[in-house]
Amino acid sequence: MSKGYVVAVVGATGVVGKEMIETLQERKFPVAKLIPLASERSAGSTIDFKGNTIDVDVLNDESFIGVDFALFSAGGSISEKYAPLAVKSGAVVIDNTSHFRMDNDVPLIVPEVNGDAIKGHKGIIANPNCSTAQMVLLLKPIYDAVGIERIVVSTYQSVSGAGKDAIQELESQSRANLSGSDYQGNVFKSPIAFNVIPQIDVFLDNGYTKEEMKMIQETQKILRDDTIRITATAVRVPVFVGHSESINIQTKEYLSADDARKLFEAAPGVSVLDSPLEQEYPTPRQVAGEDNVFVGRIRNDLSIRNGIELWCVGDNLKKGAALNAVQIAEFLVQSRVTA
Ligand code: NAP
Ligand code: 3JM
Repeated sequence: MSKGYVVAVVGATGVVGKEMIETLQERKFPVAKLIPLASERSAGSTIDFKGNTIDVDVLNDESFIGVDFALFSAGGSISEKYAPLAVKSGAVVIDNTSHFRMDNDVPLIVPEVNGDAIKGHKGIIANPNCSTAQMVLLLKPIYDAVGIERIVVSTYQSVSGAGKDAIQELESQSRANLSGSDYQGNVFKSPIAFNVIPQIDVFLDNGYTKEEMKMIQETQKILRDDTIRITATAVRVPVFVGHSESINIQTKEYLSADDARKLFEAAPGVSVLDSPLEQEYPTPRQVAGEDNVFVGRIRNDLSIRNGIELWCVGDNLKKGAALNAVQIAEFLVQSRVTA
């Protein structure tokens, strides 16, 4: 066995799990042994990791014996049942689902923004929702410089955020529609091909969807400030990879668009692509596959005194999910080494 950690990936056959395994490999995370876990549906399948073919195991109560890090992305109910078992077995869990995110005992981490909050974790560390993760990278430098009063965000989220079946649904429905036939999907209630759907996750009693409330609550938790007023509309669009967001930020003190641009240029994990005269701004087709979150269309809001308006695009499978999870693991390893 080579030097490093035993890493289990729960949901290894899903879009996020596969991206996690690729990210571990790409970033040379010290993996001594990889344990890919999925449901019975994947029994007999394999995945490739560092030139080796590894069998996918069916998740069970014994899966976490000897595991150092367990990365979960198989849905909230799987995390609810198995994350505590993994912790009992001595693993540190990095959970990609929403199940534990708002627990007081569970740090919710974007390393560039609040890595310090990881200290004193009790075995489970939560990864934020994809739309929250890319937004807080941009909010943090503004928050530190001039304070934030209120945020109005609308998202344009790609289908990969809803898993492998959703990707297949957009592809098959688009092909069918273009050749003149119907295609009844079962992931999205409305057709997703050539359409836009103003619903992600379920509706709550207050009229917001759960996805929108995740963005609101998670942002306040990560920035450690529940006085920031936030409203969100989350929308699914027929894009395969890459979430876009239109974000309006009302600041406490005035910030010019030029100064905002300078703050973003210095922010870790952020790339500025903002040359309106050359018609340069980020789009999902451009940003898919990139680690950084891209920002453009930075301007002062004409309708209020202290307002910044911007457009942000991130690869939802990378910073929105797998990359952030692996960065959390790296952060833990580095802080253990230097502790
Ligand atoms: P996906 O492509 O549908 O994959 C789901 C994965 O979960 C597959 O590996 C599947 O295994 C596995 N799974 C399902 N039921 C299982 C069970 N009973 N036991 C063991 N494994 C099971 O979905 P995805 O997009 O990768 O997302 C997975 C989860 O990650 C989501 O449900 C969500 O909670 C979380 N997520 C988080 C973010 C984020 O922003 N942090 C973004 C997207 C998703 P089989 O192939 O065997 O069915
Ligand atoms: C992204 O539990 C489930 O069925 C998964 C729902 C889901 C989530 C979630 O709530 O964990 C799908 C896609 C997320 C997320 O990151 O919040």
